[in-house]
Amino acid sequence: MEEVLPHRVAQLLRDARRVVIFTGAGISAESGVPTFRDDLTGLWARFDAQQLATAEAFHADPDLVWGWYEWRRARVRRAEPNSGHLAITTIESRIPDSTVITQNVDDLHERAGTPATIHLHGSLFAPRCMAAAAHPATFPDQPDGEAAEPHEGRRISPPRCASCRELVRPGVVWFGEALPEAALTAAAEAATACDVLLTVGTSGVVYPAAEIPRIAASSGATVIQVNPQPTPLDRIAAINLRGSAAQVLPTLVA
Ligand code: BV8
Repeated sequence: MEEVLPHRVAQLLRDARRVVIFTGAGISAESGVPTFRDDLTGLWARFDAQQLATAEAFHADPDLVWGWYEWRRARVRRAEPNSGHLAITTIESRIPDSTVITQNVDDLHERAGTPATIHLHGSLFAPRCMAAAAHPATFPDQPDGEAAEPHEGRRISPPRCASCRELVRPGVVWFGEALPEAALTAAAEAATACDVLLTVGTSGVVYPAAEIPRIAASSGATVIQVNPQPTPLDRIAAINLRGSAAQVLPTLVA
């Protein structure tokens, strides 16, 4: 594979009419937010994220799963968007018809200034009632205002819905659950219509989200991948930039 120079990719982006930026956990890694592939650390080390991110795990042990999500939410609240998130907002400012689609449940794209992020897998900041999504569900008031970083592995009882007393759950899409239809439809439409799709920091193995770059490629878009490691998306990417988001993305908007 020829070494493609970032300035050539930058030109591709400048010439693009419609750009989709598709991100995974890797875009937040340099903000200190662990990826899914990272081995869970500390007291979480004995668990597998893919096992914890399920309705079964929550039913079996709500305090453990809610504690894991509260630990992750506190980590995100203490994190800052990195230069990769900020470079994406520069791309958006230069190309009006650009769409950010993320698999992440953090709010770092929003905090970097991306105006409307499509969240395929929900958000850490949108708790909801197990029984009825329409019931108002909020995080319990933190005694100290800020979400103190619960120590790793701490079990925390989820709050109960004020309307029906059912358990409140994290507002994320668990394995085995359907993605929000409107988000998935909007993402697929953007991928079909774009002429460049930039995929950043995803292992590209979880479906149906992983279809998005493939839809773009099969619709004739140029797919550019930013990832320090090879992934199954290498095969459909016209250009593979081997590097980290915070290092590579700023060179594409210099
Ligand atoms: C569905 C939210 C059907 C939660 C996530 C059995 C039953 C049902 C379904 C299935 C089944 N078996 C398989 C499936 C399908 C399943 C699936 O795809 N499984 C895989 C494992 C094979 N999919 C589902 O279950 C989906 N639902 O199919 O429902 C259905 C339909 C109708 C009605 C009912 C049911 C739901 C999947 C969504 C799961 N939720 N997240 C939470 O966050 O807790 S998935 C989660 O993992 C992420 O959101 C992401 O999508 C996925 C992978 O994570 P990545 O973002 O890619 O990150 P990862 O850690 O994997 O990799 C990081 C990458 O970054 C690496 O490549 C690394 O090299 C790179 N990197 C690291 N550092 C940097 C970097 N890159 C750049 N810069 C750096 N600094």
